[in-house]
Amino acid sequence: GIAYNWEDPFLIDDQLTEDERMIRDAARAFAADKLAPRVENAYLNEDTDPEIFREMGASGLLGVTVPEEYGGVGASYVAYGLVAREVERIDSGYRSMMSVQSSLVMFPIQAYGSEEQKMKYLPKLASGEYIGCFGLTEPDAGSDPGGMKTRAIKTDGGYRLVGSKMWISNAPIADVFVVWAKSEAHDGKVRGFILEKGMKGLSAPKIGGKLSLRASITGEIVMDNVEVGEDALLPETQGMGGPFGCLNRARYGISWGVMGAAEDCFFRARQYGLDRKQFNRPLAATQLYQKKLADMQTDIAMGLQASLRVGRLFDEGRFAPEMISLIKRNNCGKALDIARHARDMHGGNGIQIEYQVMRHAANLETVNTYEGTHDVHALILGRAITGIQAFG
Ligand code: TGC
Ligand code: FAD
Repeated sequence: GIAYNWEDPFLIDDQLTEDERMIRDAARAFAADKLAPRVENAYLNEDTDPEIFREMGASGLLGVTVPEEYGGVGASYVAYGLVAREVERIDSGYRSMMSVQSSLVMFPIQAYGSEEQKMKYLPKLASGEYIGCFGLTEPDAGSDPGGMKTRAIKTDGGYRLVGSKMWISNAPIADVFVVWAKSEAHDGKVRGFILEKGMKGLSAPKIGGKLSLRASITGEIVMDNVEVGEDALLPETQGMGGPFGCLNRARYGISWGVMGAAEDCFFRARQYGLDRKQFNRPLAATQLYQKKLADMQTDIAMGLQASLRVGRLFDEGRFAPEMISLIKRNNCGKALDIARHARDMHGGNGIQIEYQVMRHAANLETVNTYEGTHDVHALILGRAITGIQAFG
């Protein structure tokens, strides 16, 4: 046997390649240097510094899986997951900024775009010079995005877009908008369009009043007859498979990311329990405290191992979307649970910003909801298990 490593019970580190470990370490250093010092003020003041995109770009954290010829890193999906875990160790909002840019903006341009679109947008998105957002959800179409009302109406040289999107990460500071609309010229099928800041009729007002994910700015996208050319259409995708292809990547990354937030809560709860004495002994000397730590560690170890397995299958081209639903749902639910317990274990201090755990718990409420709610992923799995669709 070997000595048990409580910080890495299943020796995940051993299962990574040299390159993956290097990318992971670079992301960890970036997160500690650039993100950790900012997060408390960003969260308290609901202040998203757009400079973070440039800094992430300079450190190679945007478009990790995008080929190098387009400015990406050309690394594995496992490497992308490891970056998400390190960034979300600091804050789920920072990971959101990164994953929207990488999986929801760069990926569709890379996978469904023309060569001109790739050359025009990808290098600047990779460097963070451009900030991207992804508009799928609408005020009346959340879990059921196929019910969207946004329309693309054919014009002489292109399309006119009419509609609005809701709850869009990065939108108020975005330069590039990947939006999904039903196109009358394509039998009402959903098509993707690339819009740019400053287009006539396009606006992206901020949504205020969020009690979760406050370090990541969220907005609407209003399209009041936005005229675009044929060159704004993503040529290589039709139907809901387009946006879902992007969501597969983002959801997979989230499954790693939330384990980073959960690890931060677990490590903090452990240290707090060792330091804090009540009834003349450390809290960590009590059976209840130890049981909570054991439960946290178990869920984190299983969650990370599952994400690594799905990441390897992803890199081999052998993943099924349901695998991603399984890990997105499980890891988000467990992380939320872990963060709530960590908050409780910190007593009164647990509600203070400087102890970090309540910020994680509040953030994870969003992460458990976006990219398919916990229950919607249960229904996706339920359909695969029974052959019966329960949501439609
Ligand atoms: P359904 O009938 O199942 O499928 C319609 C078409 O889509 C295809 N498809 C997929 N393709 C690839 N990957 C997947 N995961 C796919 N799921 C479905 C399917 O094959 C079919 O293709 P075709 O060619 O036969 O038409 O779809 P449905 O409309 O009944 O959908 C049901 C359901 C519940 C699965 C789906 O609507 C769903 O997943 N809802 C959740 C919505 C969601 O996740 N929204 C996310 C918005 S983006 C976001 O939250 C970003 S936050 C990011 C951040 O800040 O980090
Ligand atoms: P609803 O779909 O109205 O769901 C409400 C409740 O009903 C949930 O509990 C749900 O599980 C349940 N429910 C729904 N349908 C069923 C059913 N058939 N059976 C049983 N229960 C059901 N979207 C984007 O497109 N781009 C973004 O960048 C983006 N960023 C976001 C950032 C934040 C901070 C937030 C909060 C959301 C973001 N979203 C984004 C939107 C997100 O994806 C949606 O909020 C999510 O898909 C849920 O949709 P909804 O809010 O309309 O909830």
